Amino acid sequence: FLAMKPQVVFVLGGPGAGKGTQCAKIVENYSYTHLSAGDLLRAERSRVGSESGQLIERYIKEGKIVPVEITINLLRMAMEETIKKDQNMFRFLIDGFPRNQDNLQGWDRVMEGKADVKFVLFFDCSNDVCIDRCLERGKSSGRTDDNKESLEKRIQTYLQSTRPVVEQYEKQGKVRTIDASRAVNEVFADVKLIFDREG
Ligand code: UP5
Ligand code: MG
Repeated sequence: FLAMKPQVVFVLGGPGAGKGTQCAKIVENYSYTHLSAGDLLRAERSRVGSESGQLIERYIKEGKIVPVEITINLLRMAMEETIKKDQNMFRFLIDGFPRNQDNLQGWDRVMEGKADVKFVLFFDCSNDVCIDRCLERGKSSGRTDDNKESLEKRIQTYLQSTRPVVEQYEKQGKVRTIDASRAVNEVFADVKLIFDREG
């Protein structure tokens, strides 16, 4: 990496909690680049010549978490490209990562000392609201995991694997929790309070 050490905010929350929606609003208002791990994986899945396309599709449909070697490479390359283009763009929202212990270890292995994790933005939302939002979106999203079967698995994975990651960061005082079950603008008002203070 170049002059500035990347400053990272991890954005976590259940499927459909509103991570992507809120990240889009953050980048309109603050000097951050939004990197959605899920979006990067979906792009890699569709890339001609990708060696991991089929594996990624299988994992996403099953609501399972892709081996970290794949995800961390995509994240690292996206960060490097962003900074190479503009040295002032060294602040990143990493959306939907780290989701499990494998992700955490992979991050530490590759990024320890090379990037600072400022805090974890946690969008807290009930499973029912999460499911309703994804099913609604599924009518037009074309996502292969916005259906009842995949969603049950995504929620399971979230509860079993991702919540413990949030709890781990909680113990380090790094989690900023936001009630994400409210309307988009109400949620964003709380997000703003956090970014005005420590973004
Ligand atoms: N919506 C948003 N906010 C709303 C609000 N306040 N009120 C009412 N509606 C609201 O929002 C979801 C839907 O809800 C949208 O229609 C939106 O308009 C509406 P969105 O902002 O897209 O929520 P988000 O939390 O981003 O939901 P997403 O479905 O993207 O979350 P997931 O965490 O499930 O999906 P992601 O893309 O991160 O991961 C997908 C899969 O990729 C994973 O299941 C996994 O298989 C794989 N993956 C990995 O393996 N490793 C990774 O590191 C990341 C992903
Ligand atoms: Mg998303």
